[in-house]
Formats: sequence, structure tokens, C-alpha cells
Amino acid sequence: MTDLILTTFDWVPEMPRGYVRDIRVRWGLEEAGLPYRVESVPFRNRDAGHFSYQPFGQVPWLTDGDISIFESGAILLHLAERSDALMPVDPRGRSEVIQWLFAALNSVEMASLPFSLFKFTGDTIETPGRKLFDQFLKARLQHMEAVLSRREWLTGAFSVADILMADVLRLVDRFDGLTGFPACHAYVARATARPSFVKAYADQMAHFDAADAA
Ligand SMILES: N[C@@H](CCC(=O)N[C@@H](CS)C(=O)NCC(=O)O)C(=O)O
Repeated sequence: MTDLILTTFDWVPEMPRGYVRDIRVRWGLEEAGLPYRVESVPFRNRDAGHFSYQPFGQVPWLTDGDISIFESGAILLHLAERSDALMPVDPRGRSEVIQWLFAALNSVEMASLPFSLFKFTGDTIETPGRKLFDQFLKARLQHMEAVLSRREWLTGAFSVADILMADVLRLVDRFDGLTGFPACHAYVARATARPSFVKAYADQMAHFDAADAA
């Protein structure tokens, strides 16, 4: 029996499948070769037990023995402490990974979420607010385009920062938001071609397919 347990929903609608954030954790666990198992909580009826692990009633969370962690970024940092396949051990390398991990979540995902949510809901109504959100995202993508046109990975080697940045950009790409940003698009393609991502994606899809079949 392994100590690492990843918890995700038992079922989600078709639309988010392949993009539920447990994929970030699965991907990291696969890159690091750490053994783990997956447990489920109900998507429809979220009880107090669920909120005691994830105060927003969301997924994922990870338990490692008697430690329980929510927030995909925090979970990946926790795993990175256990494997240099996810973060180098030298102080400079570590701080580079940590800064890019926060950049993925706080500078890029923060700008991309409104765009993705509009796309998810199928809302196409042009409003001044919507235009502002689109411009905000484009500005962030322009800066990422400049960065990614000069390097293969965000830091010296593939790391948890790439898992987060690639996953954030992957959702933008799903809705054709990377048109005009070829380096960002190529980065997503490069990252998601990694065997660990391919397995993580297949496992998430199989998890939700199994729920349909049950
Ligand atoms: N910042 C959180 C976000 C978690 C999150 O948005 N989870 C989604 C699944 S991808 C969720 O649980 N959605 C259901 C809800 O918000 O009610 C993280 O990165 O872990």
C-alpha cells in the first residue's frame, strides 16, 4: 500500500474531462515515478468531509501519510521536494522553478481563466469587460511567446513549473486562444507529448469513463 493518495471527483460532465486539475498531479507523480492511488469524492453531493480537505469543495487534494494538501501548485511543490525529476536540488535552480510555478498560476492562469470560462459557458456576447479580459490575456501571451521562443523549458530542465504552465496554456489552446502564438503552441505540444502526460491524460479519461459505465 502506498502513502500517496490523489483525490478527485467520481464523475464530471464531458466538457471538463481531460482538463480536471487532478491531471497536473497525476502528471507530476508519473514524471517522478512515485507510486500512488486515486480515490474519488462525489461531484454532486459534496459533504463536510470533502470541505475539510479542500475548503472550496474542489479537487484535487493529495494525502501523503498524515499530511493533506490542496491547491495543485502546492501539491506539485510538495512532490518536487521528493524528486529531482520535478525540481533541481540546487538553490538557484529551485528558486527559478518556484518563480515560474507562481508565474504560471498567478500571472498566466489568472489572466486565462476568464477567457476559458467564457468559452466553457459558450458565452459569445461582446462586452467592454470581455474585451478587456481578452486584451489582458493577449498581453500575457505575448510575453510568454517571447520567453518560449528562446527556450525548450522554463528553467534549465523540465520541472513542475512546466507542468503548470503547459497545463494552463493547454486550456487556452483548447479554445484556439494560442492562434498567433506559435512558440506557446509548440511548447504545449512538446509538453503534452511526454509519456507521463499521455498516461496521466489517459488515466483521467478512463477514471471518468468508468464512472459512466458504473
Ligand atoms: N486553485 C485550485 C483550483 C481547483 C479547481 O478549480 N478545481 C476544479 C476542477 S479542475 C473544481 O473542483 N471545480 C468544481 C468547483 O469549483 O465547484 C487548484 O489549482 O487546485
